Amino acid sequence: MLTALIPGSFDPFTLGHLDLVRRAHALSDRVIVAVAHNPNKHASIPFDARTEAIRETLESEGLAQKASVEKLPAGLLVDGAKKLGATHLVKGLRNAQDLAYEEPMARANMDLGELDTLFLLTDPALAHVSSSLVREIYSLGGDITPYLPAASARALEAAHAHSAA
Ligand code: COD
Repeated sequence: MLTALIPGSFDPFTLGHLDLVRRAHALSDRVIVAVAHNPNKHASIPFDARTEAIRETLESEGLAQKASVEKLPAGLLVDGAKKLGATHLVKGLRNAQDLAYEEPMARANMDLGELDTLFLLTDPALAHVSSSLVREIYSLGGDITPYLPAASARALEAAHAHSAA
């Protein structure tokens, strides 16, 4: 049984992330979206709200039967992935910089735990989309709806309203 683990901060979960989940879903028996929680790093959306928005999105996209959302255990990614029962990792490649960043990590995950990484080339229409770009557009008052599933946009707006209160 092939269980793909897609790790990320997903702060916020974008349409690029959703495309990656959809395509991993078509290639695997099960997909785990593993959300990193770093208590020492300030996230723009709190962990529980980020996780819940992803869950809602998987549900509304009809992916929830095979795809679940989990907290990524602290420590090495390879150990967390194995704890969650993953057989391989799936990552998205938007450009050559992504490959340069991901390649040593994929090799290290092979060294550390013989865990393979499957790379999927990003849909060109979404290749410029990143969580940091969305956060910047939002902080400057721009429209983020072209980049986010509705539940993620609501989570970002709620987090901002809460922090502004
Ligand atoms: N289209 C398709 N895929 C995309 C898009 C897009 N537009 N945007 C992002 N993605 C992909 C990314 O390439 C990535 O694969 C995934 O979606 C998640 O993206 P982010 O930005 O949410 O995730 P990051 O970069 O913050 O990753 C957090 C991790 C914890 C996964 C990362 O830090 C990691 O892998 N750490 C490894 C820790 C470790 O074990 N180190 C030791 C040996 S490697």
